[in-house]
Order: sequence, then C-alpha cells, then structure tokens
Amino acid sequence: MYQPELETLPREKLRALQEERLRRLVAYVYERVPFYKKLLDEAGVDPKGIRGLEDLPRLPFTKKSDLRDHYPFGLFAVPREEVARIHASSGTTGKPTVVGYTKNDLKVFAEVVARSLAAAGARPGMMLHNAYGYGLFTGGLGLHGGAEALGMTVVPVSGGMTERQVLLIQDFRPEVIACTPSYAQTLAEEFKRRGVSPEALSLEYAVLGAEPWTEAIRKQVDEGLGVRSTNIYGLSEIIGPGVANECVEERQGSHIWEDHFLPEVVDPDTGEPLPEGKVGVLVFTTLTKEAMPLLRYWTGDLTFLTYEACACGRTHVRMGPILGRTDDMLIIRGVNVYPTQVEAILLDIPEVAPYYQIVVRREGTLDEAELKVEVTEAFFREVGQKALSDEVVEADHRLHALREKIARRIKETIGVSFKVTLLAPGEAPRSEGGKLKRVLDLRK
Ligand code: ADP
Ligand code: K
Ligand code: ZN
Repeated sequence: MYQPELETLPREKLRALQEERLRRLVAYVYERVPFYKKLLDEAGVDPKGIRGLEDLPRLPFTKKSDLRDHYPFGLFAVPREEVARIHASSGTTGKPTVVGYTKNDLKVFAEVVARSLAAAGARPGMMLHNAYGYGLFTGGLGLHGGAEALGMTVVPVSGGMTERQVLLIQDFRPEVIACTPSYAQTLAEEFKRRGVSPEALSLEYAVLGAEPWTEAIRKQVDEGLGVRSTNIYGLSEIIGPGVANECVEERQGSHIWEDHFLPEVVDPDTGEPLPEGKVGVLVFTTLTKEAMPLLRYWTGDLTFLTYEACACGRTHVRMGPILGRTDDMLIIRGVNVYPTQVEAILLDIPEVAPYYQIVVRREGTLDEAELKVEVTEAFFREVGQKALSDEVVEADHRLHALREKIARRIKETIGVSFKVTLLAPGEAPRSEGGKLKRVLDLRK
C-alpha cells in the first residue's frame, strides 16, 4: 500500500474525517463559487447547518451541463493565477468540460494514482509503460504523476503507434502497463501476431480503465500479455483516473479513495440515495479539491457500492464495474440497452471473441439493432471457411447455430431482437490507442 494508514483507516475514523471535510467544503464553495452560493440558497441550505453525512441528501446535485454552462473557468474556486494545471475531458459525448487543479490538487492527484498503482501490484522501482494519451486528457499525465510519486520508472509513451509500443515493451522490459482495456487487447493481438509469447514478455500487471470493460476482455488481456490486470476508474471532473482501483489480490470491485472522493449511488430517475448493493448512478462529492470542488457530481455512470470488508485489508468502499453510462444508453424499440450488457452475454459463448460492434439504424419507424461479433480463431479454423458472409453462415450448420444462439441469448436477456452478423477474426474495430467506440448509432 502507498498510504497504509489512510487506506486501512477504520470506518468510524474515515467517517469522522469525511464529515469534517464535508463541513469545510460546503462553507468553502458557498463563499467562493457564486454558482454554489445561488444553488445552496435556492435549496435552502445554510452551510452552518451541515453536520455530517446524513445531511448529504439535502445538498443539490451538480451536472455536467453546469460545467458546460460555466465554460471555461466559471466554477473555479480560486483565482486563475492559483490554478497550476488545466485539463479537459475528451468530449466523448459533446463539448469538452474544463477542469483545473491547484498545486495541492496535483499532489492529491499523484497520491491517489500512486495508491491505485500500488493496489494494482506496482512497486517502487518497477517500470511503467504508460500508454494513456498525454495532453488535455487526464489519463497520461495522471498516471505519470502517480507513478513518479510511487517511485517507479515512467516511460511516457502515450497512445497509438502500436509498432513502437511493442518494440519498447520488448526492449525496455517494463513490469507494468497502463492503457485502455481495448488498447491492451490490440497490444495482446499484436504480440500474438508476431509470435511473441506472454511468457517472453516482462509485463506482470496491467492497469486498465477509461472505458467500460468486462471479464471477457480481462481474460483475453491477462492471457495475451501474461499479466494480472486491474480496473482503474476516474473522471476528469472529480480528478482524473485514480478515483478508485481494484486491489490485485482480490479483484472484487474497485476501492474508492473515499477520504478524498465521497461516493453515493442514487436512483437515476428520482435522485434518492439507494441502499448498498443496488445499481444506480454514481455521485461524488470532492472532499479536498481546491481549484474546482464539486458537490454531489452526477457522473452518469451506473454501478453499485459494497462496504463489506475486503481481504486485502483496505477499508475503503468498493464499487462494482461500470455497467454503463447513462449517456451511452441506447433506447432500442423503447428498451434501455447498455453495450456492456451485450458484451456480458458474449462472455458465456466460447465460440466468439471479445471484439464486437453494435450498429443501430432506423428502418422506417422501427429501430433495427445489429450486433457484429467476431468468432474466435480456433472456431474459425474449425469450420474451415475462408470468409464469413451471410450466405456462408446460412449454409454452414455450425455457424448458423452459433448465430441463432447469440440472437436468442440477447433476446432472452435484454428483451430486444438483434440481427447478429458473424465476423471473421480481425474484422471488428480495434483500438488504436485511446477509448474504443463500440456503438454506431446511425439514427442521430
Ligand atoms: P469523457 O467523458 O470525455 O470520456 P473522461 O476521460 O473524464 O472524459 O471520462 C470519464 C468517464 O470514462 C467516466 O465517467 C466513465 O464513464 C468512463 N470510465 C473511466 N474509467 C472507467 C472504468 N474503469 N470503467 C468504465 N468506465 C470508465
Ligand atoms: K468515456
Ligand atoms: Zn481490496
């Protein structure tokens, strides 16, 4: 552990620390951020009346649109001169949102990432191959600062240029790699293509995040790179990557560093706090941020929390995997569908690989959903076809049965009919460095 005392703080002490910080935070934003003064006044909240976590539901939510409305620096709580760094979200779902950090915010950022890397298995002296994108995106510089704080040797490769990445991994022999899960898939595939076995690779740990992923991808990456991979979660509005990380020992949920980021899970429709274990929208209050503190930030990410003790010894609450983000939710013929639901179904079908794309079209007034998914190389060899077209699949009983099985499972689990198209190995889109877009919604 990077900060064992804080990471194993008993629940009562952790709560006392959170409550003290929460009181200070509400007074701080009331005084310094006109947006929050107005919001709190309108909600009838007197900062002096905030005593503890039980008062949290009285505080208003902050939404992504609030950040956009105050673009670029309108939510900063310190003079611009005191802002040491600016980042902006990649804008996966619209105009970028701008965030700022004071010197102390950057120190906290490095600390929580160092905790995350240590939880992922990294130790001082190990080498980190950092393939997260550098620049306005928080991934590259975020992992970089944390790795330096932990005492690692950092190789700031950034994303893309796969040829060079595989060369550097073979020549520098890093123990740890950080990148998106889809890019880890790309690298694993590339090593395989070159006949480099996982045993020959120096990598031991992979720290993967910035996009949803499932156990199917985990299995492929662990086997393909010869690593134990863990999930890193974060978002620029809260700080960046390193809000939470799985412990490599258990890999049963990601520990949220809750002395800095106070989590809640709330009902997506009503905003009411949900009990432990129930799936809802993840909401964070930043307890220590100086430049851009946020009250109850609505992430749009869907997951659940568990306060059960973890065998690793860390006391911090764990979040489940992100089951989807409300922004990514597809409404197909009136049914809510998350791409990760489809991916989870594929996990149980041994003949397909975790490479897929979902395409949604509108035919007349009806939504048509299509899942394009690759068969594994082994299955492809077994059926012995040269290429996969609709005609070939129709004529081959094994391919035909597989296609029917996938369509049936989707229909049974999600309740929507998908047209299933089988692809030969290598035909689905691959990550070339950053987050991979697995959904093509042609209705918009
Ligand atoms: P953008 O919203 O433009 O993508 P960010 O880089 O801040 O900007 O992305 C944060 C979002 O990325 C999170 O809200 C979440 O939806 C997603 N994300 C980050 N880490 C993970 C993860 N480990 N698993 C699933 N989704 C993740
Ligand atoms: K994203
Ligand atoms: Zn743990």
